[in-house]
Amino acid sequence: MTNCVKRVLWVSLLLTASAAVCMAQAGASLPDDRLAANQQAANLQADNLQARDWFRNAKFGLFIHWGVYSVPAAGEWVMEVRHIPVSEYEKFAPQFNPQAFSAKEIVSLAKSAGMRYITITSKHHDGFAMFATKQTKWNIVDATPYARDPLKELADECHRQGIKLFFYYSQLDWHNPDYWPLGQTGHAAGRPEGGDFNRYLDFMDAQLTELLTGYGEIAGIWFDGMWDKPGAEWRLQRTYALIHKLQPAALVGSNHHQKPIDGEDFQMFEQDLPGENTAGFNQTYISDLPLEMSMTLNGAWGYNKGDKDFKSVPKLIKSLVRAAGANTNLLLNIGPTESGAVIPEFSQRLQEMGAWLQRNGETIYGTRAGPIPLRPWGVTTQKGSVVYLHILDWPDEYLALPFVQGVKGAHLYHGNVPLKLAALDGGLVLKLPKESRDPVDTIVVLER
Ligand code: H79
Repeated sequence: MTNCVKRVLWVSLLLTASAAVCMAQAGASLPDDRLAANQQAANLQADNLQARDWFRNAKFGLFIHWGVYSVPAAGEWVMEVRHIPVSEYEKFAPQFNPQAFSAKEIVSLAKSAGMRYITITSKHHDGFAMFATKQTKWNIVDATPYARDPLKELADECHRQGIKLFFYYSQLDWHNPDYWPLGQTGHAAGRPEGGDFNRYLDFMDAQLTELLTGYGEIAGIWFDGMWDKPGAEWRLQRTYALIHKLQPAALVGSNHHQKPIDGEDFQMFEQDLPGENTAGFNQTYISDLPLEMSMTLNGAWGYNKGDKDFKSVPKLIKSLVRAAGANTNLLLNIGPTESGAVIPEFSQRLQEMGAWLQRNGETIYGTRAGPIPLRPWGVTTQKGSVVYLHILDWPDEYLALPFVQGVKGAHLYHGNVPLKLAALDGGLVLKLPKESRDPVDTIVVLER
């Protein structure tokens, strides 16, 4: 290097350094609060978008409905369905002593099922907090002989085992007298006529603050119950901003059965795939946000000892695959008992799903909906240029497909067995010999 060149480099380094100092000084002259706000907005963007991406890739989560309603063991709506007044319902709390609860076992179960996250009820419509809240005595630490905080144990275990944790939070509250005026439900709870709804919302924000500051990193808040009073002033923007301020990457979603509202990070559907409406209250609008479908394993969310109508493993796997083919995560529910145990009908099915995912997870995790939309025979998923056909329900040897751009051939995912694929009048015909078909899901790779 000549001396002249060295001098030029040196000068330009100096210039760059002084420009940086100038810029820093200019920055410092911005009002502190504006700088902080800009920085916060930027972090929210980056951390939140990264969390959304993680969510889209995760595909499978465990929903846990667990509360004092596990004592009567007739589902989480028992208070409403049986018209039980608050004074009577409160008597379940002294009977709630879930000594068999093991955070370690539940997190291990979710992991062995191939689930990437857990969403648990921190408070359901009965208002009972499953955590150590200071906002009301109506909580598992103060009102039960158990006197422990299972959500803290679960959060710690999730962090230890590397699985994400969401908190379900019911905005509807049949217990808090400030949830007033009543909406469509809670009329048999025998509560005082009157209350201050803004004070209720302060209470809710205070509980959410506890959940987002006392339990380490939380993947998101899953709201439910707003549908009870759709026209009320819920102060959503204030609550959503509070959540994002406390944990910018926490994903906010709400089961309000409406189009997503500003501040929400994912859209959810209950017991239905996006676009379907067998439940009767699912809107058909599908946003660009990450999507999730919650589903019961039998017919109940909270433990219902009379419900033995458990879905079969093939049916559950097909639901997971269909969801993946519709860009949607499956949040599959279990309801632990009043002792905190998970009944074997749940755990066995979850483990079998995990075994299936061990063999086929590559065609599910991290994929996006493939080029052929949901069909009666199945779905397609896609990762990069690889397309997976998931043939879930097709009795014949030949399957007609729409044309897929760039397709050159096809083979079975398992064993690389080549399959015949012929072009026909702008479409495709795939031959599926009987021995290559799997009654649960025949996975075919389209070569491109
Ligand atoms: O937590 C589980 C359920 O307890 C809760 N969401 C799942 C995840 C849930 N509660 N109710 N629903 C779901 C269905 C809501 C039904 C409704 Fe209606 C139909 C709300 C408004 C119309 C019936 C009439 C119930 C309230 C008024």
